[in-house]
Amino acid sequence: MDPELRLLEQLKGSGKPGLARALSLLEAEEPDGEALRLVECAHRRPRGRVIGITGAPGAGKSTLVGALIPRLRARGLTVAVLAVDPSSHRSGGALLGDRIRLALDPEDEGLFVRSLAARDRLGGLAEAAAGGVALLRALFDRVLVETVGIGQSEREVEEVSDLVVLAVPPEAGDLLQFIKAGVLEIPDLIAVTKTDLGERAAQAARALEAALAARPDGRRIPVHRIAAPRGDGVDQLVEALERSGADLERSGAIEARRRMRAEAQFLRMVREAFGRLGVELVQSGSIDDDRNRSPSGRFHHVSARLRARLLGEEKTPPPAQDGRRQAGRGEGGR
Ligand SMILES: Nc1nc2c(ncn2[C@@H]2O[C@H](COP(=O)(O)OP(=O)(O)OP(=O)(O)O)[C@@H](O)[C@H]2O)c(=O)[nH]1
Ligand SMILES: [Mg+2]
Repeated sequence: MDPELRLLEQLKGSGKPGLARALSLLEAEEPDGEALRLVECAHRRPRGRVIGITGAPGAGKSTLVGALIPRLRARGLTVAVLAVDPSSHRSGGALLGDRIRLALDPEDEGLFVRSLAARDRLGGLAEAAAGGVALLRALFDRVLVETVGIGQSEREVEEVSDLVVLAVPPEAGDLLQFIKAGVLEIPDLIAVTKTDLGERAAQAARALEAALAARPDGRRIPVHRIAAPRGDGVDQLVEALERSGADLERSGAIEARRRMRAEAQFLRMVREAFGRLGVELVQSGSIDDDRNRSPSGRFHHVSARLRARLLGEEKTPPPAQDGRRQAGRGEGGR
């Protein structure tokens, strides 16, 4: 058997504990070599689709994820959930509400749920999540990635996703301004949540539709109305997601989208760790780069070289400041 395939088969055979171990190895400060090799194999064998769920804190993302899981499972699809916490300092609370945890069946081998706290590490959230998403995508039919969508983390979730759902609570006022101004990255689908709260949600949905229609790019973004705990609107949302995913695959657009997003993701990791100079060096072609690798594999490959280059070029190395690294983690990178 192809050794790469064997690695993946082994991982699959090791069940949830093995998968959890592999993900932990990836999350380590210096990711384990074998885990990185696994990511490369997985990257070349995407099996499932990645659906990013983003939105403001408390928008109802986890509740939506909890409602999607049984519906996707009922379609015979295996599901993995990766909940990414962009804040480094959250006090270890469960990211997926207890409500959802209760609804999960621990015996279900077709369902895997994992929280990931993106610590302050070289490459940031994108790098921490990227490898994990690649692994999960190789093993599961659908990978749901939940992250709080504020500014950068919203882009980051887009970079690892094939489809993006934006959860919007009824009270999200300034969102309209962002949409009108074209500031907001537009997702594939918007879910106005908590419609059981009445007229406010209906108003929000109508206002969103109007704001979207007025956008100059004219992309048609469906606005779904959901009350996930009651299940209202969730079947239609699943249907729309499945249809969009199938369309993307049929037309081949998914490949182009993945390539483009992987490139953006790689460059973001470089920028976060090494700033604009790092990006310039990579783009100038003067740093040995391996485009066949996954974004995180590529990042690991170039970051060793960038460090050597950037540090090596210093005539007199700056004194180490209170144990901080000299390269990478530049304060200007964030
Ligand atoms: N009434 C009502 N409440 C909802 C609905 N969906 C979610 N909620 C409530 O809104 C709160 C936030 O829901 P979550 O699903 O945890 O939201 P989240 O976006 O995952 O939150 P963070 O992960 O903390 O950003 C919880 O108290 C939910 O019970 C809904 O459809 N109707
Ligand atoms: Mg949540």
